[in-house]
Amino acid sequence: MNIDRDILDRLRGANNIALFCHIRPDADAIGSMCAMYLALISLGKNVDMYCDSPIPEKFHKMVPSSKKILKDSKGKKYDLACSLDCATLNRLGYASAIFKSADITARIDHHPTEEPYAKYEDVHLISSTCELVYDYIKELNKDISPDIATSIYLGIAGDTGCLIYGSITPDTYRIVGELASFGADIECVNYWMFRYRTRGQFDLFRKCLSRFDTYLGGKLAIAYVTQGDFEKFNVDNSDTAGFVNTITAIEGTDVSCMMSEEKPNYYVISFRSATGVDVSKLAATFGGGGHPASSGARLYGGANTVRSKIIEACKRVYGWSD
Ligand SMILES: [Mn+2]
Repeated sequence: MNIDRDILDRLRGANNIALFCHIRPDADAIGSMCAMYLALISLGKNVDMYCDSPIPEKFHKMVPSSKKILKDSKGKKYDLACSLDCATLNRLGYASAIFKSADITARIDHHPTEEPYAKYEDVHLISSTCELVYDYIKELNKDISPDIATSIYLGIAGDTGCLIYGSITPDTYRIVGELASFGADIECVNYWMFRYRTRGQFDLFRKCLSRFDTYLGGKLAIAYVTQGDFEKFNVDNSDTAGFVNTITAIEGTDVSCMMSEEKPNYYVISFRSATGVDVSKLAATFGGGGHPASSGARLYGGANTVRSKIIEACKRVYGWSD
């Protein structure tokens, strides 16, 4: 892949570097940031990582360096700020102030966006940011450690649903093969990402499925969880990871939708499609964004109101009817 030579030169030249990923971090956000962190500290640089959200415990099991992610810089200044897997400055949360205060800013990402927010941007529309970060790290440091390899595999596995989505290319498989040869702990990642569940997560999932239904002649599938569920099962929003994938690709369904109540009457919505329907268009009608097969948005309202808004939007965007 053609990586951005300016960003590479800046990463090589800087000594105090801050790395950033988006709020509510997923596997690709954590994987790409921690892999870059490990590669840069192995070159003797001072590097800090920032994320303005709690880091789900399971990431610590797969990538122990994720324990070093900070929330606050306490006024520390950096030569270079580099965001990973983050489409907009807003998605950095309060950490955006630290990002903007650096001498030079850069962004390495795979989300299409209309407005650049860093001085140097390298955006490739590929399956994961980790796939792109791998090429940077190979240039920075030929010796890829097992921890770096595991971290990169985490992001690739996360954003490809354990290597099952259509976004995968021959390059993705080649990289995963190379990561395995560098000692990536693929079994550990697959276990924590795709098999392990707490009892609370399992009970939440059962509740989510009990509210599952299809609409618009079966083309649209919707399920949801509420704040009340989180309290009842002692879980939080991060425990819904993966739910939307389980309700995708049901016979006759083109768009699946998982609604999760982040605050009272305020839902985070994930949209997915496995049949080529572009769900980024649907997310865009609500001011959200993402990829054709995977996108998201946020909506105010109770569960019934939010669900109605989604159904109406599908009618408008795709021309579907009841
Ligand atoms: Mn990603």
